[in-house]
Amino acid sequence: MRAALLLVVTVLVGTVVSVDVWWESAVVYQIYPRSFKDSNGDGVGDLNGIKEKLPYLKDLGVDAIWLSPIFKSPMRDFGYDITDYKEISSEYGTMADFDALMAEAKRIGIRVILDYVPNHTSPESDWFQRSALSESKYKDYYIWANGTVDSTGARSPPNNWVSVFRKSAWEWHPTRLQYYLHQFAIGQPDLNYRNADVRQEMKDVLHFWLKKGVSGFRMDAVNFIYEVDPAKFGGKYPNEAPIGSVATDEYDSVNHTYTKDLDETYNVIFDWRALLDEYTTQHNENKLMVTEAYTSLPMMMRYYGNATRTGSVPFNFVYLESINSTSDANGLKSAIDAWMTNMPAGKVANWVNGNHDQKRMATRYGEKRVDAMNMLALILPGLSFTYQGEELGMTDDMIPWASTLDPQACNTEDPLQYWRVSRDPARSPFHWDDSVFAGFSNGSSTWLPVASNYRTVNVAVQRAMYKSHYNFYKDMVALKHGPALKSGKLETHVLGSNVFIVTRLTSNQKEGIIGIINLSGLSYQVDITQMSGVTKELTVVASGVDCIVSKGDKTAKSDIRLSGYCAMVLQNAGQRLIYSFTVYFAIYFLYVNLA
Ligand SMILES: *[C@@H]1O[C@H](CO)[C@@H](O)[C@H](O)[C@H]1NC(C)=O
Ligand SMILES: *[C@@H]1O[C@H](CO)[C@@H](O)[C@H](O)[C@H]1NC(C)=O
Ligand SMILES: *[C@@H]1O[C@H](CO)[C@@H](O)[C@H](O)[C@H]1NC(C)=O
Ligand SMILES: *[C@@H]1O[C@H](CO)[C@@H](O)[C@H](O)[C@H]1NC(C)=O
Ligand SMILES: *[C@@H]1O[C@H](CO)[C@@H](O)[C@H](O)[C@H]1NC(C)=O
Ligand SMILES: *[C@@H]1O[C@H](CO)[C@@H](O)[C@H](O)[C@H]1NC(C)=O
Ligand SMILES: CC(=O)N[C@H]1CO[C@H](CO)[C@@H](O)[C@@H]1O
Repeated sequence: MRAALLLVVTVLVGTVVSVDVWWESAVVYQIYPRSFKDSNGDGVGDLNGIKEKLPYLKDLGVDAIWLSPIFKSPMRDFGYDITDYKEISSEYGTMADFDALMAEAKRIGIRVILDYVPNHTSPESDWFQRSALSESKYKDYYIWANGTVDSTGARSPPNNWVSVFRKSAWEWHPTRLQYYLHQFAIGQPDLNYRNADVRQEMKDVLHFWLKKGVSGFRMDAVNFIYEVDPAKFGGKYPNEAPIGSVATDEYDSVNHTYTKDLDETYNVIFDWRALLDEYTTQHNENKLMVTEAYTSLPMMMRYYGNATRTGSVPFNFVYLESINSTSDANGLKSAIDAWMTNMPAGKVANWVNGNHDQKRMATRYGEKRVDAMNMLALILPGLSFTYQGEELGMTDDMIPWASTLDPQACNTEDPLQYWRVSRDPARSPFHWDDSVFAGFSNGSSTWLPVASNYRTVNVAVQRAMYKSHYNFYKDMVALKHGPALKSGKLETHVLGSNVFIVTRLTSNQKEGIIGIINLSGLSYQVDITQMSGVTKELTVVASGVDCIVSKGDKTAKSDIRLSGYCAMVLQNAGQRLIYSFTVYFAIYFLYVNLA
């Protein structure tokens, strides 16, 4: 009876405790589906291509893949302009292909995260078409406003709001005879979140994909969801304050107090988090929710939630934006500390080196820092995000004006300056091998040109090398799944301006991990004798391409040979305790026998 009761209690407790918050120390790999793998030779990546490459991702060791948008779209902004949130873009495949990808990912143990683009739809969406016709249910699904007409009859937009892609954020609609708001491209009308039906529709989208078994969402540009309530301004949308020093058409020419970071945003985010939590028990996994908001640090931290509402994980763009190719050890430390000290207690940190909107990591930080930056993203506690190609140190190549497709670049209308804002180079096809089109496609052309260094920077070449960015990355991922990087205490140390050390020590000393980076090109000897919790002898467990030591080498705490640009990871020696036990036992044995 008692045993039975105990069993029941154990099972119950076990069930409650076993819900897997898998993402607390996970590696999430961002796939840009257009450029990952083309399975049908049309020059555009697709879902079957991703499915074909799942074994690569499994071997790399990542826990989850986040797919940039795969939904039906006219692709004016390459999928961030959605026509139907519940349909797959025909360029990428069918719903059956998606289901097959999900099934295979589940079978081999890789979770799937989808991109959720809540701020706007494509003007081709059914909602927008109906809204333009003022159909009663849909009339207020978008932000519509009258413009002004001057004495000459010339029409101008309702106010001075500027699009992120430059110029007025308002576009005249010839049927509705009103302007609609688009904070991004003209082909991206903003949804009106003050409309309860819109909020419900967007929740239905989350339910739809959760029922298909996805493990969470990356939520796009959430800080743009709300605009100021015109009811507070006599039914009009007020001008934003001009910032005199910036040219009129530029996004930064006005202060976005009425279109960005509004308080209402947080409630929607918390409501979505609660919706995801409805699936925790049923799917026996806690869903990941990560939000994209390029904003100030305090505004980012608010996304984590508070005592009454659970929030999301805000992407760590403070880290991404404050580090550059000349940052020294102090610069790295302060970028890390900024997040760790401002993050609310008990929350999960995250580390972002790049994404489809940024220059590639190797280009931004310098090719010599690829191992260092991959090491940091993976050795620090919490979630690590990898944008496809970072594991190889892929770089940005020049893409000529004639081949440029990114609306952000095309909108400059400037064949000399477009490259400053073009996101195309970071979106070029992934390099699988040194064959035509880098093994990305067997067709006759690719949607964006393949970068010219693909013959030397590719998966096949780096896999075959004893030391490569790929092999170092893979070793780091394996370490991340070990006890020290899951729960070891984080400490960072600056040795001079060029040497940066991260320790993750646990109560079980032999698990302790020490990461060391030399940011300069000169080689040098490091002595960390004074560091407590680090054993006298250490084993190299990951070694970057510029290190003279290799995996498996032993090194003394007092004499670590760090070559220029080397990023290496050491583990505390484990044998000491066993040795002392053996010696103790031998002495005891002798003593007992002699006595
Ligand atoms: C490209 O690969 C696909 C899928 O394997 C195949 O069906 C197609 O025939 C190939 N095309 C060419 C031009 O080799
Ligand atoms: C917009 O213009 C239309 C037509 O002139 C007018 O009926 C309507 O009241 C105006 N709406 C607002 C909010 O001013
Ligand atoms: C924008 O407005 C906010 C709130 O009024 C103010 O704190 C901030 O300094 C302004 N920024 C600029 C660049 O003028
Ligand atoms: C938490 O955030 C919500 C939504 O912004 C807010 O309504 C609530 O007052 C906050 N609670 C606390 C304890 O700060
Ligand atoms: C690079 O980052 C460091 C801080 O890490 C900063 O001091 C420096 O000004 C930055 N340099 C550039 C060119 O932005
Ligand atoms: C790495 O860079 C420093 C700075 O130049 C150089 O002096 C040193 O020799 C190298 N350091 C280490 C620790 O390897
Ligand atoms: C809020 C949002 O969806 N942000 C996205 C808004 O749209 C632009 C254009 O697609 C994207 O670039 C943003 O990421």
